[in-house]
Amino acid sequence: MEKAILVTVDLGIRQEWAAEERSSELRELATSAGAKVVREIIANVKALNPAYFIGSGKVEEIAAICASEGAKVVIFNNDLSGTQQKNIEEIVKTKTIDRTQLILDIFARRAHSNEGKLQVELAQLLYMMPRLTGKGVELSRLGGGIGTRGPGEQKLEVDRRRIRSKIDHVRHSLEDLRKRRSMMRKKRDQFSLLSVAIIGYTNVGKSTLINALTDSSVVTANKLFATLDPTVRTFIMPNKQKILFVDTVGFLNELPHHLIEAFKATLEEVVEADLLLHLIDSSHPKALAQSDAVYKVLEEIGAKDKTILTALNKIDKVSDPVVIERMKSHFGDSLAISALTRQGLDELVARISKETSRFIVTANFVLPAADARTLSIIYANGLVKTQEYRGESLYIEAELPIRVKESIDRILAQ
Ligand SMILES: Nc1nc2c(ncn2[C@@H]2O[C@H](COP(=O)(O)OP(=O)(O)OP(=O)(O)O)[C@@H](O)[C@H]2O)c(=O)[nH]1
Ligand SMILES: [Mg+2]
Repeated sequence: MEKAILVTVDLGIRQEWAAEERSSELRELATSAGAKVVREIIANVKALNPAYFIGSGKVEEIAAICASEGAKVVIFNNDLSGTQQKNIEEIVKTKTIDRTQLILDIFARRAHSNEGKLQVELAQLLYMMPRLTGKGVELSRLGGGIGTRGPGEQKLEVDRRRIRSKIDHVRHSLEDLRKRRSMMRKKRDQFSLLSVAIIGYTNVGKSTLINALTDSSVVTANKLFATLDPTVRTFIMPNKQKILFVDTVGFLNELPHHLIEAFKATLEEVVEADLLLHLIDSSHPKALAQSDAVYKVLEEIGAKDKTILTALNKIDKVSDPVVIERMKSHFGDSLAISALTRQGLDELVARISKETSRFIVTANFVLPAADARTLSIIYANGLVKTQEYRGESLYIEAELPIRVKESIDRILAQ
């Protein structure tokens, strides 16, 4: 494991996340990237320094700590410019990266699908682009380890022009994938089940919940950003209606903007869902601030006006009932659950069922008796109540999503 030193700047301004809290989240990120944090430094500075970010004196102190701890990487909790990064590295004589690079590194490790890999590559290229001024950053970090998994490493002759054309190329490939996906979604939406996207801050238990509800085995881990690619699972509600649960990438406070841009396609799953289930880790000291961060991302991706159901997870870890009561009153209409012990899951399912029932109608169709295709669409997407052949026609009554009913009406009218 790579030994890491973390540096968080405290400018002495009151912020929603105090320096210690930001440092503690950076520690979780670094640990998720496989580092062993040997020291967390909070640097109290009055003003930021354009050349060294925190002033060269402070950097000298860090250099000494680095040497005594044998650290292999220094991770700054803020974005550094190319010049700052290079200047700091010269003094500390140790690889120095910033928070965004660390997050990009975690994403690069977790990306498995073709689309996920392209999305990460795009975010990395966008991050690099403005840092290519002059001699700026050394892109060919051959040492390996955290913060070195860049798209630049194999393509050493990196210059602006090459990066720009690479960006164009990746954007193009992503656009192709996005089109294909949107076509698939259109097809799917026309005749498809209602979908509930489970959203929330990273590590709140989204994948654990989808597993508990649908008996599946999405990877869960006490790590930030364990899930990157959206996973869809079918679920049969007590009233026999089928719905889809979508598990997707977690959110983070100050998620690098490039990542949001690059992950647009993945985040579309959230935008397109019928209902959002916002999961909160009620045992986390920053639960409320995490929830605020989630709402910020929702706003950025244009999903904040969707119907959102809030569930307070991990209540098995909270011993003081007052904490839960306080959160319940803060979030208004919310449910307390534990995805781990399954406490409260029946109530949650009942609520989801109630919320989604708004999108479901009872419809009566008269199909030509030989129309097996439409019949199978009805069976796949709805709940058939009665079915009766009268002569050459099939009379059928079914409960199904409104948009499926409308699509079938259109087919039958043709
Ligand atoms: N005690 C307790 N732990 C839980 C509960 N739900 C999830 N966890 C734990 O929380 C950690 C994160 O769970 P995940 O399901 O991977 O979280 P996630 O929201 O999918 O995280 P990302 O995919 O990284 O965004 C794991 O160690 C889970 O075992 C719960 O209700 N109670
Ligand atoms: Mg997950």
